[in-house]
Amino acid sequence: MITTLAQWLAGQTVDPKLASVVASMAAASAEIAGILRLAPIAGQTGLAGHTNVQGEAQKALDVISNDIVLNHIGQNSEISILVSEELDEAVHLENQGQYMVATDPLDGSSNLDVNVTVGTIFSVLDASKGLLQPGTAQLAAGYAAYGPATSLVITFGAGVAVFTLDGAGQFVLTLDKVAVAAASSEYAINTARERFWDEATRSYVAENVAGETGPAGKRYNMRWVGSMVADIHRILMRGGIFMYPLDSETVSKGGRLRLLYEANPMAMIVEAAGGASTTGSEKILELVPTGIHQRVPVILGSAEEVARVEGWYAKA
Ligand code: AHM
Ligand code: MG
Repeated sequence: MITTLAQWLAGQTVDPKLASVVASMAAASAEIAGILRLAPIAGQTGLAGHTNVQGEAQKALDVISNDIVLNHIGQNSEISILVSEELDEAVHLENQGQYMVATDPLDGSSNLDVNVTVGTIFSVLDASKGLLQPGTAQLAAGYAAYGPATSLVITFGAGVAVFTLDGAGQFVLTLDKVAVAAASSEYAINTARERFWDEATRSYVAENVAGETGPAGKRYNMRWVGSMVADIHRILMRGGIFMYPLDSETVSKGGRLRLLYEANPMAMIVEAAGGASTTGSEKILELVPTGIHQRVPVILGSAEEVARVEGWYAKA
């Protein structure tokens, strides 16, 4: 017997209004998946200012995705605020709903033109508590990964469930109670940035590269999709660590990835699945944001690997 997302949501011990917010993001994701699947035929590329074969100006797919999210969210009276990577300011909707959504509607869009997995990431918070809440205040988090299959991953804090989009546009439960392996021998970091790395990152990666001949005592493999959603989904499914640490080039901005709609929801999901997350020296989920588009260092995944990185930061 299959379990649809709607059936699964109805069985959760959460406020049905909160469940409806997640359902709205799921509906937006299903629509985005449909657009992405046919985008090359429609002449839509990831690039802004592109003109299609009919000579019509095309909106970039991340703008289209943002419009889709805005449309679905605007139709849900439980949501009053939207924070999006695509919008400079928070949008205060006409609805007086209790919830706020922070989202990156289309993450990893540089991968679009090569048909590599991209995703939508979202976080749900209590709108009455203001825009700048720590990740511990998140009520739900999720992402959609648009890959060979469209996967939707959801947590309300306890447990993580994975749904797959079927041919009729419905999400079906395909994995419940996901657990991130505590140990792993796979790491994800953009190694082209090595010259900017700090000592802790350098030391951790050097141990992994040394493999069974070094102190780690086992051989490692490296994977970097360059789409956070794809890299995190791999880690959720088979363990590993994802790192976008603070480095000498990103230090002035605070990091590369965004706290509200990239780091926090992913940290909540990974921790709900038994993994760990850190900036290196602080807990991502405890950071009090100073701005809606704030950037932070992100290190998350298998608990033992994250602990090794934290060990190097503690020595620094
Ligand atoms: P984006 O929000 O502009 O798409 O940037 C975020 C992406 C993440 O998905 C990915 O982990 C990272 O940027 C890749 O960075 P890099 O270009 O250094 O490989
Ligand atoms: Mg992004």
